[in-house]
Amino acid sequence: MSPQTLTKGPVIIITGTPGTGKTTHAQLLAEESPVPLKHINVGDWVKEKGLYESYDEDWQSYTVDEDRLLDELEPIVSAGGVVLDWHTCEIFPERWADLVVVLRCDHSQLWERLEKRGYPLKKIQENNEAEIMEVVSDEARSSYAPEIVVELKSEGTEDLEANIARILTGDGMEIHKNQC
Ligand code: DAT
Repeated sequence: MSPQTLTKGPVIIITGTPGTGKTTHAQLLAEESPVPLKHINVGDWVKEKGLYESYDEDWQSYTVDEDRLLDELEPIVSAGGVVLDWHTCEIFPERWADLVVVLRCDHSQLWERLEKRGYPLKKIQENNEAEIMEVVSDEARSSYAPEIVVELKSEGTEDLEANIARILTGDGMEIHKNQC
């Protein structure tokens, strides 16, 4: 970790298949962190700021304008003290991240969460398969140094609390060198 990162607050990416608990974790982390952390729900940002090229009704999903998204995020991330919450992480430059948390969830529980969210069946199936195939986990591991990537189970509130405590104390993580 560079000396600069130590003074400006960490940049934490929370990623995982939709429904694994990214937003729930990111909100709690921002609330409980002793250093200010700005939570950015990237999916909501894309919608609010119109950072997309198109919207697919059938899949209820946006094709993101990645260049514009990165341009918008760059100054915020450069200032530090940010939690980026998104289902993908490979588009973010490697230099941005101090810690990449990949949330994992049992696929039948994930199915129920996505059903409750009202996703179309094919979207539930696609996400369920992605979780089983470890798509986001592989993506995180191929995009960032292994020592900053951590995979955490997110199946119950006890996991949520333990995960936040672990991120904040940096137990077994490179991030403990930071101010989080
Ligand atoms: P994501 O942001 O990854 O799409 P979310 O934070 O919106 O996921 O969570 C989806 C639903 O699952 C929501 O109703 C909260 C619940 N949930 C997520 N993680 C959980 C956990 N560790 N324990 C209990 N419920 C959880």
